[in-house]
Amino acid sequence: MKHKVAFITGINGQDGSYLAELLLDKGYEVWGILKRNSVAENQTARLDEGDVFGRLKLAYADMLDMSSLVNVLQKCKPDEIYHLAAQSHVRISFDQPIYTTNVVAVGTLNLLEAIRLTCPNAKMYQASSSEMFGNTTDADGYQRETTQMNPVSPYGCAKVYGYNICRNYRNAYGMFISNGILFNHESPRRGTNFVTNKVVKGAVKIKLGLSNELLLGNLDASRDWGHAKDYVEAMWLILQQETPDDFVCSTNVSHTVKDLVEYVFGKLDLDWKKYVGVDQKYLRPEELTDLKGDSSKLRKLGWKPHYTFESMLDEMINYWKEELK
Ligand code: NAP
Ligand code: G4F
Repeated sequence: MKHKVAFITGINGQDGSYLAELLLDKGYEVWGILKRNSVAENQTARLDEGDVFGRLKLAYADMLDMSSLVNVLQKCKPDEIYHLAAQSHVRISFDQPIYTTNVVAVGTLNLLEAIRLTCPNAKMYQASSSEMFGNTTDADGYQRETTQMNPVSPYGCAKVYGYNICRNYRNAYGMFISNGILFNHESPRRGTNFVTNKVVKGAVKIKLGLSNELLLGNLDASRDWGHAKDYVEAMWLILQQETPDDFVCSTNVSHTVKDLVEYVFGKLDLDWKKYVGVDQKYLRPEELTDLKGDSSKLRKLGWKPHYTFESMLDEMINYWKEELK
């Protein structure tokens, strides 16, 4: 039987690297695009970590360069497309609003047009985000597929455009395009300027005597944090359905940044109050204070998370202990 072909944008990102491993394990031929970096190793760092680099078909392309997307799609003729590339840091999207919008919003449109012209029958997964909801919740305090979207960052606004233009192409052209509305998900491969990995790495450094302070932003914000490995399973499952649709993916449990700090420092037998301070530069001009998802619709397809908040952080702590010792 012919193996399926998958194409991943953002393959060297946290999610892209885990997804590539998952799809290779399932027997897919996996293609991905790399964004050029002057340090060549940075382009494939996470693919080297998972030891899959040699099993992938990689090409240089950029979400801002539609011709590069057309070129690679013509070569790989994908059955499934996972669109994960983004400038994905919310606070940095306030520093670089136009770049973020170009990559996240216009970049998605570039990909849709490239698919429509070269492989309109391929299935596409769009990496939508809980950041799209902003501070709106339903009356029960949860966010779900039907919750109104009121984004509070340039990144969130651009993701709403991506979500809507995907639905538009689905309805207008009958293309198979599904949105996964994913809540925060983390892992040892998370960028160390996102709060979970920043806290874990910072606390382990303090434990090892390599640092004596950790400066953060808003400690009262809460997030629904899951593990990236569980969430890439959801991406795959969403594309195995007969019809395209939109799904929230979340653990349905939320914790504050302070809970996160207390847990990680506590695990390392450290009193966090002695080391953690607040630096205004990590606050956002407009903050999204609370996220808590309701993933009932996705769970009806058979998905559920395997990691808890605690087991995910334990894995990250062990990773940094090993890495920094
Ligand atoms: P990530 O680690 O930041 O990875 C993003 C990837 O996109 C990187 O490989 C990056 O390349 C690539 N990229 C950035 N700009 C590009 C461009 N102009 N052209 C081509 N590639 C480009 O993000 P992630 O955590 O894996 O998230 C994956 C997707 O899910 C993103 O779209 C994100 O917005 C969305 N999302 C994430 C979460 C979460 O909690 N992680 C939740 C909801 C939605 P380099 O490797 O060269 O930097
Ligand atoms: O880890 P964060 O930077 O993630 P954020 O902003 O929630 O965005 C992530 O999740 C989204 C899904 O909802 C994705 F779409 C997006 O791509 C990204 O993956 O911040 C989490 C919370 C925020 O409330 C932030 O204000 O932690 C707070 N925080 C407190 N101190 C901090 C810090 N965040 C960062 N990055 N750095 C701090 O020092």
